[in-house]
Amino acid sequence: MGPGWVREACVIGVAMLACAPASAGGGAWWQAPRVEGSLYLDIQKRSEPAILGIEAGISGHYTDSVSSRVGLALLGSEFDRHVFGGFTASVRYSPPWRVSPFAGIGGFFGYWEDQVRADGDRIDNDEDGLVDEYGEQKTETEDGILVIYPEVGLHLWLANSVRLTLSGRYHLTSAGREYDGWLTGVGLSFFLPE
Ligand SMILES: [Ca+2]
Ligand SMILES: [Ca+2]
Repeated sequence: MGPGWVREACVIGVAMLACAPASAGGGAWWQAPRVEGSLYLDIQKRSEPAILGIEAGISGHYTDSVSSRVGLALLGSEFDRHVFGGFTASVRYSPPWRVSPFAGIGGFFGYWEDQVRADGDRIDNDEDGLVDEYGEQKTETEDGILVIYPEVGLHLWLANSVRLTLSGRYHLTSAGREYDGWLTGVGLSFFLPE
């Protein structure tokens, strides 16, 4: 655990403390609609080196302030030109306001695939009727990647069932420290009728 992790943990702690007292009071007019689930689409990016992430999934509220998300995600990196596909999930704390800050922690686990030579294994890998023909290739699953991400952001309710989310995540990855860093993102959630 390096200093970066400690700094992110502090940011989340301060954000959650700031939100907690405010969420305890208040009138009904600013309260977000009471909802149980949503479909969401989220895009995150960063530069130097460029990393682009796209994910879609479902989310649900446990309480007015605590929600979780589970989705399928793609994470592409300019660093080694790999695209990882896998699962992402997170838990967030956010007061039930129409404009609402949030803090959370999540994870992503994915694999990437590569085309490798397969002209010497006595198998017709591409099923074209020719065994080990010149240039025959096969798809191989390569190493996986694990990402843990503390995140902070802002929810903006655009309508009773549509919410815009701006977020910043700090990716801590199993692929090496050169992958770590902030990804900023924007997302849309469409809430399901109760
Ligand atoms: Ca073949
Ligand atoms: Ca072959």
